[in-house]
Amino acid sequence: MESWAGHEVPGLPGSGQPLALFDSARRAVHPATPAGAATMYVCGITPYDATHLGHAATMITFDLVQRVWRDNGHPVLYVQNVTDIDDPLLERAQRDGEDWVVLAMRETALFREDMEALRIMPPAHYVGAVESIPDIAEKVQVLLKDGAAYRVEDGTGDVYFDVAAAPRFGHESNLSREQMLAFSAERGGDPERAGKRDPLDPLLWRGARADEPSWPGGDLGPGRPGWHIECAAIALNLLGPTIDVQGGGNDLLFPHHECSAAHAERLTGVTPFARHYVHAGMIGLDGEKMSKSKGNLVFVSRLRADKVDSMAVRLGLLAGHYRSDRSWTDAVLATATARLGRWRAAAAAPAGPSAVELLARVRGRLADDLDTPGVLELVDGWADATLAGSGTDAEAPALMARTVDALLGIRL
Ligand code: 5CA
Ligand code: ZN
Repeated sequence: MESWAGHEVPGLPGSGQPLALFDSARRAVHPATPAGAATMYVCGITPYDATHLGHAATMITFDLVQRVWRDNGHPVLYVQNVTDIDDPLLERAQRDGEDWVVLAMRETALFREDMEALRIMPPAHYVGAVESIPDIAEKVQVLLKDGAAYRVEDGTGDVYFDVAAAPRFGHESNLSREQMLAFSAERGGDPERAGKRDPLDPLLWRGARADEPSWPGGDLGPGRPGWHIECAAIALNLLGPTIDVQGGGNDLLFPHHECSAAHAERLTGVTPFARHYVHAGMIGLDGEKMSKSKGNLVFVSRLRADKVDSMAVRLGLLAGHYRSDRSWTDAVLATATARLGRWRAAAAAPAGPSAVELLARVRGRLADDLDTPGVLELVDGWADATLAGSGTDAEAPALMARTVDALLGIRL
């Protein structure tokens, strides 16, 4: 699938600092410093609606990871998926009397535009579930032959993964069985489904239903892929058995990332699937979780249509730490817009205090689990000093602008 257009990232003098990130499996901040090239897989959208600020915040988080790695001299191989076939997409298309393929194409196109506006560096591979079906089906067949998967004996053709075949199951999310069961029911699983060996067993292949699209699955029979095997297969295919970062929002901690890891580790025999499982916090609106049912989603495209500066949107999302669940409010946007104005004025000043130390300190804050609130405070301090007329370094405003462009993705 086509990715989106990138932009030039300015080079910076000196070198960055080694990145440490919070890993959900270890439940600690741990070095994320690959020996050479870095690999990252981020769970992308299910394109049945427009990109909202939660999606944007998660994409910005992993954009920062990529920027810091590149600043440290690592080539980055980044893969993101599009879940362009799944229940929510079919349900929305059915509700609106629309062709599900057209719906997915339209929302994916809008997502690309939003990513460009927010200056998010594109992945090297942007991959759809549909185009990956032959590869996914092949991996499900391997799991079946290997005894790690089974068919439910009710004539549906549905195939499930046997969590008993994954001795490490639970290591990524660190949850109790009760919590796992609750999240499974809440987040796309089917613990109540009859005929499963364990209520937590996740779907690998859904046998064809009369009113649903389906694809040939070889020995599996016609059907469509389950969700977790989609991401495991795409990541294994393009990045190999071990990746540096598996990323997404914290709604994916369980069951999605746990099950993807279980599938991948069973297929390759290699542990861990990801050296870091990194989860971004959920963005809500005015203190309430953003959700379709509440009708309180803030779409990136709506803000763009209202001529809100995308750099202010980005800066507003960076004002909170990536791991914290936080709210979008009018005040967040107003503060970000004012901050962007001050930074732009300071970047246009004839001189300021040296920005060499600012750059070093910004690198230090980002390397420490992406401490963007700390970074914003540092840049604010430099901008305030510059606007107050202190400092005589004529090179400083340009270096400050390059710093926030390259490391934060904020173009002044
Ligand atoms: N297609 C799957 C992942 S394979 C999916 O979760 N799609 S999604 O459209 O629901 O979400 C896309 C990405 O945005 C995921 O990484 C998800 O964890 C993240 N995300 C969804 N809602 C929010 C939110 N409110 N705040 C922050 N991130 C979010
Ligand atoms: Zn995923």
